Amino acid sequence: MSRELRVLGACPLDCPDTCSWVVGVEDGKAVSMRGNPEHPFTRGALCVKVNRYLEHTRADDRILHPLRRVGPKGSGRFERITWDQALDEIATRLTAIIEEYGGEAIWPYQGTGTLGYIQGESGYAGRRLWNVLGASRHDLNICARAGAMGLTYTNGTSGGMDPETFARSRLILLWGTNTLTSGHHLWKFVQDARKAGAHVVCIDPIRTRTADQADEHLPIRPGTDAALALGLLNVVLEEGAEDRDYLANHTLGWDEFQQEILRYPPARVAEITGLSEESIRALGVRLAHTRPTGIRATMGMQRHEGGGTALRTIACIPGVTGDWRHPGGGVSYDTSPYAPLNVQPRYDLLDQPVRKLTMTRLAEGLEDTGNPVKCLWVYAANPLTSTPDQNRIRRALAREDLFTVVMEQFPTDTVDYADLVLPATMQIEHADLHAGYGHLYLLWNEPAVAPPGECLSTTETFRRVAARLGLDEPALYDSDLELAEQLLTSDHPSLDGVTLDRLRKEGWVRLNVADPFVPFTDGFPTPSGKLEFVSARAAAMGHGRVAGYVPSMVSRTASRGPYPLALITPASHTFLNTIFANNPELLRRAKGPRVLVNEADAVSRGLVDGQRIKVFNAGGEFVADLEVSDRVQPGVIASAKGRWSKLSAGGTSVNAVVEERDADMAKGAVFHDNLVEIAPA
Ligand SMILES: Nc1nc2c(c(=O)[nH]1)N[C@H]1C(S)=C(S)[C@@H](COP(=O)(O)OP(=O)(O)OC[C@H]3O[C@@H](n4cnc5c(=O)[nH]c(N)nc54)[C@H](O)[C@@H]3O)O[C@H]1N2
Ligand SMILES: Nc1nc2c(c(=O)[nH]1)N[C@H]1C(S)=C(S)[C@@H](COP(=O)(O)OP(=O)(O)OC[C@H]3O[C@@H](n4cnc5c(=O)[nH]c(N)nc54)[C@H](O)[C@@H]3O)O[C@H]1N2
Ligand code: SF4
Ligand SMILES: [Mo]
Repeated sequence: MSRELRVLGACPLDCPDTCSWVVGVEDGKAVSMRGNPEHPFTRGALCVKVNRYLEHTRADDRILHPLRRVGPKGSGRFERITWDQALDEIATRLTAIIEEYGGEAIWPYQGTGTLGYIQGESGYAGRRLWNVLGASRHDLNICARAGAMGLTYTNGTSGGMDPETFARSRLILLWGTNTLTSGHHLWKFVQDARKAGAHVVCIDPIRTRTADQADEHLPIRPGTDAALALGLLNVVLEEGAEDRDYLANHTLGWDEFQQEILRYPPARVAEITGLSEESIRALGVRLAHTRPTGIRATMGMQRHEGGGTALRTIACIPGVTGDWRHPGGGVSYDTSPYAPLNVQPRYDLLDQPVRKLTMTRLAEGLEDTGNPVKCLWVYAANPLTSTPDQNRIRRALAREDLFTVVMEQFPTDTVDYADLVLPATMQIEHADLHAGYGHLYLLWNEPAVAPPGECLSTTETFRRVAARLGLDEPALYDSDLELAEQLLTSDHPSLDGVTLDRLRKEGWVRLNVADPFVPFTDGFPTPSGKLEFVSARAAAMGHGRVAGYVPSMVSRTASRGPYPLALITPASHTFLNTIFANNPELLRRAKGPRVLVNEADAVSRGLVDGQRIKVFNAGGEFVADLEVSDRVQPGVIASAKGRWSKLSAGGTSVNAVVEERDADMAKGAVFHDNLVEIAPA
């Protein structure tokens, strides 16, 4: 007889798939975790990373108690203290900082460690406390914002296709996305489409594992995607295949956009993108005559100087082809705008407006002496590893006058610079509410086991901090279940019939939207109500009025000087950002840090396969093993994100050479748009 209890939960990680999982619990201990076979998107499978989640919750290096620094900043030397001592020190230091410098001297640096609406960034956990204290606002723009903004100029939202409808597409473009690594559950729907005859094209400078599985791979020059979009539309026009009725009734600015398209004939686009004219023409002809065409374009291509514009212009394609008429047609980037949860960060609790500090610009923010940051409060983030310009961040974190608190599960690179470390729960130990950014379901995560050691959830930690500060605002003390009820309290039709009771019983619920879900059937949420090829809002923000092409830094730099190689730092197959990059088995599978280099670039430098090299530019360097590979074109090299610096030879990782520059929109980071050189280590 099994005494095993099944507890339904959800994967909290920053991944579009937000899987539904089932935890088996025996005698208060989690003994198994499986993908929920009943969930239509999870379909019973987790992934190579989260298959080790339970093991990770019990890892030897898990932080279980509050810690106080005893060595110099960066040394990672701590002593164990009690929660009482930690809360006292927090209350004393915060009160002093606020008195002397004002609340804005606090930077609540929240990352994407969990996407929960209660514990995580989707619900702005902690925001109410920060507002009562008058802390600076934190602009969590590191991941997807540039592309989201670009899409919003065209469509009025970053929301697009229901990814499940890719099963109905007859042409699928996997564009700047590594599906089999960064959100593999979509693949089942791609396969369903293929069985029905769909053609699958992967557009990526790297021949990824996704490219290997596609029918066709176009190894585009980084940051030239908008030019390709215009070139494909040029062929659609040549073929006379534009949907004139759709253009006339559902779009704005067709005449001007058509002029822009005509400036990009395939021959010119071949020169810009490095693709052959024939391959551009062939795909253009396919696009012209295949309905529905579904475009999956995720975050990869917007990590460039022209990245926002790339998504803006790609979003114009279905306006020309009329693909939004059909399930399986259109563009898919993000589904989170469809979850109308009633997030209440309570900005009304602020006494006065406060500044906004930008996640991607941590180094700059900490270097500012005018209105200095005196407390950096890091939660669900590992900025020393994940954020651009690592060496500058490291110097800034070493500032003795900076009071740094890190709420963490593991002793990350960032933890080494903390004054205080607060032990954080993991997903099986706390409650949360989730919505995917790659599907249309809400999920409830029921805690399965008690937290180990003295770990506390984010919400509980902030409740205790508020109490220690003697704050009497009742909204600071709402329980997790009260927060869940508030999130679900909405008149929005998509939440019709969705209750907390039901979620807790069933684990997940599909949003109350049509199935198949076809967006924009009632118009676009733009100022004109139409798909906007021309956008007054874009113009007002200093972008072109007409959607077009803005090159990336690496593609506009004609003479590349001392740093001639373009570096791409994409998702790792075995880590999730920096999470799991301390797991011994996943580290073993990932092999040492590697950098893919085309044979031509290796040979011209006298470098050989397997050699340990340094990748460097003016900002810094990191060490990796060279892998000679035809997966990258000459002039382009690639090394995955996620590695902890302290676990890497040389003590740095990829973001040592990623500059703190902005993408064209929303100050997005340019993780795939940097110039470097390589040499023996
Ligand atoms: N296993 C795993 N899964 C993850 C993550 C992870 O770290 N590991 N990270 C998660 C997170 S935080 C996010 S935001 C998503 C990101 O998932 P993706 O959107 O897939 O993002 P990236 O891996 O940055 O880039 C995807 C692909 O874009 C390509 N690319 C780079 N530049 C260009 C370009 O200019 N044009 C084109 N066409 N392609 C380009 C890269 O070579 C890469 O193969 O994945 C999530 N899923
Ligand atoms: N070079 C390069 N760098 C990149 C990218 C890239 O493509 N290339 N991608 C960027 C992208 S897309 C993203 S989203 C960012 C992510 O950057 P971050 O938001 O900094 O995410 P992580 O580095 O994964 O760090 C998350 C931390 O949160 C902790 N954590 C997880 N759950 C919880 C919790 O419930 N409570 C608390 N207190 N902590 C928790 C984990 O242990 C982990 O250390 O990285 C960016 N960095
Ligand atoms: S990381 Fe993504 S694929 Fe893996 S379990 Fe979580 S949601 Fe699913
Ligand atoms: Mo991300």
